[in-house]
Amino acid sequence: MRVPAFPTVVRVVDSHTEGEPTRVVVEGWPQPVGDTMAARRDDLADHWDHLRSAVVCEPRGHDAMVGALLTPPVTTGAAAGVIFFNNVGYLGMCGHGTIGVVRTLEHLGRITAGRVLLDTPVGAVSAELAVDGAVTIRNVPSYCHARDVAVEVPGLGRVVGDVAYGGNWFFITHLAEPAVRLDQVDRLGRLTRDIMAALRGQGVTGKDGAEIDHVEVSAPPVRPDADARNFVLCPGGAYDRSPCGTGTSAVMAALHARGALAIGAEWRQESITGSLFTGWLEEQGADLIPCVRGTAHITGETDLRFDAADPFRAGFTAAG
Ligand code: PYC
Repeated sequence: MRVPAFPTVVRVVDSHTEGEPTRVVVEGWPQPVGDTMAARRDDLADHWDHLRSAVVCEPRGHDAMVGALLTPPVTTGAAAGVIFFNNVGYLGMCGHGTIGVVRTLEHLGRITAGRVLLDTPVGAVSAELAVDGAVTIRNVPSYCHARDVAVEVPGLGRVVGDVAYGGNWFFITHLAEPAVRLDQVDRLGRLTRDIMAALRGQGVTGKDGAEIDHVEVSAPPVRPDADARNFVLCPGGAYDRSPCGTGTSAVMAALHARGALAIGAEWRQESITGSLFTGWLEEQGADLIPCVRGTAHITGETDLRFDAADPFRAGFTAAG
């Protein structure tokens, strides 16, 4: 059996964006090859997937951790390329992660306040870093793919929701109960996993058969300055502690498709932890571009070590 290659040390900068962690790999991880970010993501998955789990999974990370590998850019004028990953695989885009990456680049002295362009596997994303540290991302084009899609969920019955794209694929629904509160995360996790299984079992997909890998429960807000509160189930079974940048984008696209959110109108999305993203939609030709603003804070800088004798050096997760 081929023994996977490990660097001795991988240097990371940790942050959280409105409660959701991002671990940016800044040194030590061999660069994936490819002329596009999608090709680099595929090379990473084919040759370095053990580093993905080693960096974000236990015992060095945990299931809610989102990783971001910095690469050289592929677009003229971009500051960096970014490949996002989690405990089970790779994300096309990641809104909270992009905000974390921007604050990390600032922390490293690689950028200052102003506009920054980042390449991701689903396209270039621009962001604006304000002097107070807030970051506004201009996401990839987003849209509502299908409205009022019904799935039969064992134990729950008929669940209706919208299928929308915001850089990742979402099924957005409302549940009569439980309430979207932190003391209900276990139940919300079970129910949304059942909804995800029903979507897969009943062949409900995004455009061109794309897998829906996030389920978002939308509920009335708790904060007086918010429009709605959400619970977002991520692909690896963890829930998003932030309001989810791609989820906020998908919700805004779905609301717009219903005539419930005008271009330029603010949408304040609260998370289950009570944190907030402020978003709005812009038009670019025929495309709908979601903008999402939030704040990230640096929480640590670490040298992760991979001792050859460590039986858990490739990490582990119960998420499979
Ligand atoms: O902020 O887009 C996001 C996100 C996706 C998964 C976790 N966070």
